Amino acid sequence: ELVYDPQALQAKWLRRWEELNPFAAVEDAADTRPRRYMLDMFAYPSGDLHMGHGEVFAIGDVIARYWFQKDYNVLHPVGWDSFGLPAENAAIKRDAHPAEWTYANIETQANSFKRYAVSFDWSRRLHTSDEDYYRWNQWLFNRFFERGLAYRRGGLVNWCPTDQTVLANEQVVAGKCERCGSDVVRRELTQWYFKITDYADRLLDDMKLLEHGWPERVLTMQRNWIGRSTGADVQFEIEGRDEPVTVYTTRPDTLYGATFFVVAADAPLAEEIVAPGQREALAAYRAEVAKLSDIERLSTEKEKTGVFLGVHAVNPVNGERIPVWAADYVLSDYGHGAIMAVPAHDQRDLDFAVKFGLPVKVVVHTGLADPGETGIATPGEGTLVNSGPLDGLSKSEAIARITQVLAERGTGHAAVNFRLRDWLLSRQRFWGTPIPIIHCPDCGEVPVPDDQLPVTLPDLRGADLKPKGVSPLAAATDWVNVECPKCGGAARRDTDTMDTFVDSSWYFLRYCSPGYEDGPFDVAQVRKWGPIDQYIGGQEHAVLHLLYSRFFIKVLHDMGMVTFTEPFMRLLNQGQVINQGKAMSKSLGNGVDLGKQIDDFGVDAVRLTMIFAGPPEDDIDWADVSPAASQKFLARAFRVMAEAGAASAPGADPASGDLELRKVTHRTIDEVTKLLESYRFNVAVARMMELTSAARKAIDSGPGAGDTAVREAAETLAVMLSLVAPYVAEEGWEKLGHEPSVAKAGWPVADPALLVQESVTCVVQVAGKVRDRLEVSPGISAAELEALALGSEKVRQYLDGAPRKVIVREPKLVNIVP
Ligand code: ANZ
Ligand code: ZN
Repeated sequence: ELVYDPQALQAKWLRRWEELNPFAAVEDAADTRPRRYMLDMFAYPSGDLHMGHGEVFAIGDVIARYWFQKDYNVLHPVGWDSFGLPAENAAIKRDAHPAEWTYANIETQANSFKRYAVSFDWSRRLHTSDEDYYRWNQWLFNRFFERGLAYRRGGLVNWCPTDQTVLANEQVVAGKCERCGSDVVRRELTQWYFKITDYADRLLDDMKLLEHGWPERVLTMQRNWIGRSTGADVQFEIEGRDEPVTVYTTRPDTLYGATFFVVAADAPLAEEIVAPGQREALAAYRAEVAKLSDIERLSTEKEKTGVFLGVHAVNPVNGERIPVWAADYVLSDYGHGAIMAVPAHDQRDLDFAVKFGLPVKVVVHTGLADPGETGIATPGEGTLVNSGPLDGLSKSEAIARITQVLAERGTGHAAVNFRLRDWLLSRQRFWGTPIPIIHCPDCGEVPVPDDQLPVTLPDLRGADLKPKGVSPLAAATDWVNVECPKCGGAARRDTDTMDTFVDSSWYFLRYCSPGYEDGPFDVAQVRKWGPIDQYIGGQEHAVLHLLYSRFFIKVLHDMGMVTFTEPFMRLLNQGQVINQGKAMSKSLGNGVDLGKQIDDFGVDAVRLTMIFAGPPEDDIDWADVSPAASQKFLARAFRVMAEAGAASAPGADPASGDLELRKVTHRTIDEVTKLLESYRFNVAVARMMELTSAARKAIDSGPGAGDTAVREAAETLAVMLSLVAPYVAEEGWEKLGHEPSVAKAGWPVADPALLVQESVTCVVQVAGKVRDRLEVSPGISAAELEALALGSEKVRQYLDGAPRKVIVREPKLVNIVP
């Protein structure tokens, strides 16, 4: 009967928990318990759960279950991020509809989540590909559109030639498609954008609210991604052009050192000002540049290229004529798409000057060797030279002075720029939310009225979904051709779908009122539950999902729909599960299957292994851990609970029990509580193991299984173990004579009287005579003990000023020589 059989426990309790439904959040307004909102980044339904899910949900569940034990009203919902390219690509491969593949995988994952015993409130389950979810994407799109925050424009966009769709800047990683790894190219297309740049300042400034709750690394990545840069706009006359051209510079102090001028090769300005003789050269050059990604263009490694445009610009401070070039290292969509080049103090300008034999003029004396000779630019601090009225000033003084001078003359002013670009949201793919816009030849872009939402996806079963560069929706002519909602004339639906990051930017709000039909969410419910107390997920979302969600919340805040300005107060990035020191991959053949691990060792042992492996932020190398050892420990813990349960009945007063064991139990409660609060879950598990050993010893060679302190230890163990090993904890709890569920048994409270440490007596001598005795902890340090001894009144009577010498033999002796 005392054999620990994980699979039998899983079969038994899975069914019972379905009936008990212990983890439903309580909506009752009369429930005044403190609320906590715990959220794990929702799963993408590609196949069954993998080891990474096993880790993140095990960690998230420790936190959620701890909160349940603390009797908070906990919201811990589950859902699926079920729109997106992988479903569509899988469907094309299998000749199936994306919905079939998606919903079949969701079912598989749902069953796996249940078996994995994650403490979800299943009644709030959502799938972003459901009509009653994505209709609210459309509703929100309409609100953004009304506010000018959703707009359509032409421009060069990132294009994945394999997936045949555009990508947001955030989805291009080192020049490659984030999904498939193909080299991304640039294409001229008219697309929908969200105006996230309007929120750049707030996205940056509000980060101070996250400084204590978010990993510094994520904050830094967001800061760099938003990339606020301060400097000045400066106007240069271009000979032969009426209007001056503005450049953005972070170094207006170097204005006297500008020796040439560069326009982005792909900017319209280059074509406009190019001299007739250089037109052909420019056209050829532009064709080359179109093939490059921004990353390649900005790389300092890349050999500089460019074309002289045959015209000159005039430096506004000294009237000097400088040649105008077109080059790829200047981007058309940053600043003003044109720069003043200062080769002495900017490395890319210097590389360009060296390549094309342009002059180098030092204007800041930095004490370093002449860049014109070394080929190394000197961007650092120094004193201004060769700069007329700026000579002798420091860099920052010169920046302030010249900015003021430019402003007075009306040829420039202080300026701020952001690296952040607007969020390109249209996708030329099928499996996503249709953009609710109708294009009318007379009325232009007309949003589908709210009461006609959702615009549902046409079925397209059996249609060719292969990416062709135009959305497959365009082929559904019955669906595409509609009447204009404004004038009733013939019009066409927009055939693009939304980036799936739209879906994930607000799903956590929908969980607060999942069936709500009057809006994306019930404002009152979100006020109650939001913002999220703890979010947990992978660090790959540092700038995508986490930035977009922050943007959405700010817009919703401005619309008066949410009261907070940040969605996630605390963020935990779990490490990765790797194997043999490397990320798991098919090609390496080092993949570990979560389902197989569970079959072999049981859910409890797998979860415990994930938690015990190390701090939650660290990677877990599966080759270094032992689910078999976890299973052995759980068997030991199970026997302690079962033996205690068989030998005594619940409700006995533990005060009569073995004092030594009671002290261990209460010290464990005290420490584990602190460890959980500080997210040191692995150490908390180590403490549970120690408690198990102490209880075992008390049973075998102490007062025996029937002692009330053994029961107290076993009950404590069951409650604590419920956070990491829910099945064995539940079974142990039942064996101890309690009703399920142990998950809500209540967190134990340490009795302070039992926390008092052992003490030893320390003798304090003055001039060889015993003058005091102190009760101190055995682990006291020499410094602490010395301070204690010198502070004793009894000792001080025999001292006249500072002693000559103090000899400390901690913890038992202090000898003072007066
Ligand atoms: C002159 C200069 C002198 C500059 C110097 C730097 C050092 P961040 O910090 O990223 O904002 N720049 C401006 N617009 C650009 C564009 N569209 N594409 C590529 N480069 C551009 O960098 C701003 C600096 O990058 C600007 O300051 C400009 O070069 C360049 F000693 O102007 B600087
Ligand atoms: Zn119309």
